[in-house]
Amino acid sequence: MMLTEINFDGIIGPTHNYAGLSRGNIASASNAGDVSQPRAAALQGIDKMRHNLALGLPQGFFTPLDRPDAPWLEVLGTTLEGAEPHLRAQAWSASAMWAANAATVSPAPDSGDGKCHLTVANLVTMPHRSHEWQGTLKQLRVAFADPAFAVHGPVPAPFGDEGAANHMRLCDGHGSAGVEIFVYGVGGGRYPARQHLDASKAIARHHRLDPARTLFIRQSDSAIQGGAFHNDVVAVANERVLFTHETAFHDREAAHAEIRAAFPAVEIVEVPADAVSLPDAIKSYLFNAQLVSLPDGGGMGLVLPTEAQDTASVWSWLEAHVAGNGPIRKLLPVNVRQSMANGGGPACLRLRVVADPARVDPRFMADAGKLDRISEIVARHWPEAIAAADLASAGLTADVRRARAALLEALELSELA
Ligand code: SUG
Repeated sequence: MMLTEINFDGIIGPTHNYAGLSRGNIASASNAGDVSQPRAAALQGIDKMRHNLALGLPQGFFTPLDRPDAPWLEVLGTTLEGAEPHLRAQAWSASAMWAANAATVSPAPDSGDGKCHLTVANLVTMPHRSHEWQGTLKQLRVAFADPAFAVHGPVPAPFGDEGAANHMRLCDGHGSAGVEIFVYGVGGGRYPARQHLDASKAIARHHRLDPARTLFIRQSDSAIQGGAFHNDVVAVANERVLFTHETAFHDREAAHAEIRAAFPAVEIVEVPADAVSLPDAIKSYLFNAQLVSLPDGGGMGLVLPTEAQDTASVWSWLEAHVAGNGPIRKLLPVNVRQSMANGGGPACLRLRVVADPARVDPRFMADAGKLDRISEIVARHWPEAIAAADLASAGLTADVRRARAALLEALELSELA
């Protein structure tokens, strides 16, 4: 069995728009009402996948969900035509593109039963995301139908769960047993804490994790209130490296000590707040990067948004780190600006699954040719622009439905329709 890390990116759906739906997500709030560019957005996402494939990294994808979600509005006693504007926008959201929030994944070596466990995230805190899990679960059950996987339904409300965005794993190599770190928030502030401790604990139990190799660490209130609505906005881990901002955890010293005790080989690369302020870290999405192990002993690369290059404090810290022989050997900027404008960086767009690629339904695995075919469909069918008023258009509704159907047909995934 060849276990390797596969990144599954959410293909950005044809309904991508800026409705300012996510309280506590600064980019989403500040771009509310802007005209979006779904076609350019999806092509940027596909280019990121091409970029990572070219690095020699295995790549998969998930398809967009059926939006606008008329059945959800029906449960609320309304329709696409009749819905109040805020509900209509919640029905239209393409937020399933941020695959880091699709599920929490525990690779087989960490689990008592030797299976790779996935729990679909309930995303209950944000109304527009609370109706993602049904479509996502359906897709996970197809992609990971092999008995090497165990796919679980959501943790029940009201325990908020936002999936892998609040989960990190330290290990010697992806295929060896690791330490899993669940980061949760405590509510009470102006902005919501989306990940609840009880949800994280339920997932750890379902995934049959060894308590000695499972940590629950509290995210700092200042990070949440400063706009880090998920832990992956202020920290990311890969193999032995934890790359984190000084303000990420509630009790920094205790958190670092717990992590070192559970995984003594850890290398904590911490960015001090006096080198990069929390607002700069959030604006640039420095930590919402894919920290990846490059093949053939190439060390680690950081696939990060071009916004990081544009933020002087961030870029100079990174250049000094690389020059100083830190564990990050390569800086690899990618342009995902359309997603970034809704608070979704390179790491938000992907779900990491450590598995044998041969056990994954091949229809969800990418290669250069398939990405070309997906691009052609996007170029032909995705709307070029969506303004707020367009969400009431029956013509646009028909167009985006046709667009998704064309993609599913080309990928032989019409069963997801
Ligand atoms: O949940 N944005 C998403 C961004 C998710 C980022 N994911 C990770 N950090 N892993 C969110 O806040 C904006 C939608 C809008 O405003 O229309 C949105 O849902």
